[in-house]
Amino acid sequence: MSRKTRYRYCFGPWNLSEGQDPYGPTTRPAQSFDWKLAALKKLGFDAMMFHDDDAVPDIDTKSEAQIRKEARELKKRLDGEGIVAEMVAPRLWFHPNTVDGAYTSNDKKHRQYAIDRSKRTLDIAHLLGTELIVLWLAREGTYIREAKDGRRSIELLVEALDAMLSHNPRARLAIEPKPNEPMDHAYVPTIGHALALAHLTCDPKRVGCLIESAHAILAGLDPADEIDFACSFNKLWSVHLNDQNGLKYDQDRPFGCTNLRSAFDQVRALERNGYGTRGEYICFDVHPFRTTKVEHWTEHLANSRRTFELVLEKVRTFDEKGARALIANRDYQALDQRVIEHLLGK
Ligand code: GLO
Ligand code: MG
Repeated sequence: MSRKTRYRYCFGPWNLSEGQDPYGPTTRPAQSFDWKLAALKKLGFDAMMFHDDDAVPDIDTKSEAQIRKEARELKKRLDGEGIVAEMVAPRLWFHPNTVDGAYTSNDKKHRQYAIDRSKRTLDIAHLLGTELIVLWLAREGTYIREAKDGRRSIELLVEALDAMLSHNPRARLAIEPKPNEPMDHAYVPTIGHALALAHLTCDPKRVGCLIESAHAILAGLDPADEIDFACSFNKLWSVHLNDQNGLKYDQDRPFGCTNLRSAFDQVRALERNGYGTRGEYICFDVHPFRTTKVEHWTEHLANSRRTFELVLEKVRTFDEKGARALIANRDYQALDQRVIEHLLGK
């Protein structure tokens, strides 16, 4: 177990969201990118994650040259602030061309749009000093099973991944699985699916994954087991730590707020796998509650980090030797209680 990892923290501009939900409008006024970057600095975070159009707004209306110019300007800006760009993700779920999915759309022109836009994302990432691309395959799935050919969809996903891998031979693609929402069923719902898909591509070494706690829970899986599984393949290149109360809409709650024991198990799994020692960041994909007032707008991020650090302390002070003795005696009853009491400070 690596005991001395100094974790570095990250979030994205979308994590300072305005409170809109399907049933009502925003509850906080929109803020500029500058305001969000200043908030990130003030909170003492190290890095920011980006969608392609967080980095270059209105990306679809701009020329390649303009996109590159703006990416270079942003890089200068980030350097000036001492902030790293952790990754860039193509936002393939807003544009009309992605209504029926992006890489797996039934319309060839729309599939091409998705690939072209993804290549731009890779270019932006490179200019921002990162080769890590996150692929949350938001609309790659179906609302009704008969609408798409599942086997063909996998071929199309592989074609898209191959196009990206060839576009930049240094790019690394981290697939962020999620089983549902916005789709009824997504084609890549779990880490197992993501890593299996990697093996169909032209360069499996450069296709890995990102685990989001809430997405694993929505798939009925334990996020800590997903972490151990991905790390067994050396494929955990980023995490979106957060929390989720049961099987409902994706809640993106503060890390540890619903299930502290699961938070403990996730941090323990990260620690035992040396996560963070190869340049990986602890990213929080969390949102403020809709009720959050403007003056409390960044607290879900500060709280997630604080909880992570407090849970880390619990992981590092857990009596591992005592636990091993209980395991050797198959006394899981006592082990169970020991974990509970440790978390309760006894
Ligand atoms: C939604 C995802 C989303 C992604 C982000 C980066 O459920 O978690 O927030 O992480 O768009 O691609
Ligand atoms: Mg996420």
